[in-house]
Amino acid sequence: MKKGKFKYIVIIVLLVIYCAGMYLVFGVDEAKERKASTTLLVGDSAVWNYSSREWMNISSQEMLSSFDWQEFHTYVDNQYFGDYYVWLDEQWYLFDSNRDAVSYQGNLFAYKADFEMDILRFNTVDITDFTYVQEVLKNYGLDPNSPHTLATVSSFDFDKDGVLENFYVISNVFATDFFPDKYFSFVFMVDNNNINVLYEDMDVNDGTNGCKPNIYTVADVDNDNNYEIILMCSRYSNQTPITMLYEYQDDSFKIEISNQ
Ligand SMILES: [Ca+2]
Ligand SMILES: [Ca+2]
Repeated sequence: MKKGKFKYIVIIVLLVIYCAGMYLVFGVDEAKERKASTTLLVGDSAVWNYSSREWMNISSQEMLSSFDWQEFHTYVDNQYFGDYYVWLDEQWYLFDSNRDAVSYQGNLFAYKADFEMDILRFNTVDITDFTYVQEVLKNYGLDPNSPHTLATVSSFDFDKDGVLENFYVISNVFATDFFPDKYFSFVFMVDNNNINVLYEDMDVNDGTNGCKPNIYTVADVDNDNNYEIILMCSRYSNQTPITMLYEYQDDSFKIEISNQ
């Protein structure tokens, strides 16, 4: 074989390998992301639709009732509950294939998608070590030993590196046996001793303002292999909770969509 021709073949082979590599790195991911479309029912407070990489809040009665008698994969308190037909009347009701009502107790999360969603199960316990909580309260100019009405920690491997991250939720809203000048609510992740705040809210307390946060669902809602977090913040009395979807990008949490 002539030297010139050989060189030519090597260049073509290298080009083919390069193109195949680029497709595997970027093309497959893109094709997968483009395909991802889903509708999420987050308790009775939010219905979100995701398609063509855009999130949309569905709130009109007409749009909402279009989901009646559609089948969703349902989860209660982050455990798979079953595939049921849904029907909305102030709250979501579930029905089996015989159209018999199926009752549930707990936090409902339901989805319909063109992919199988990875929904993470996790445990939430009361905080026993307040070191990080005290650090956060101090950072916000609050008494590190402030009494609270809520202090929980949930542990799960959010970034899939084999090590658990801790998600702290601390709040003093709606106190009945003490009356703080300021109310506060914080949700933060501790990973490798680093504190990363998702939710922060503090203001003058009137006893009924602010909201009580909780980590509602952790799931890869857009099928990009990274988990998102749904945070629900319950307000006083029967006001609709504030519901937010967080994505973790470039070392920080960003709200992708909220029901507000
Ligand atoms: Ca981890
Ligand atoms: Ca994701």
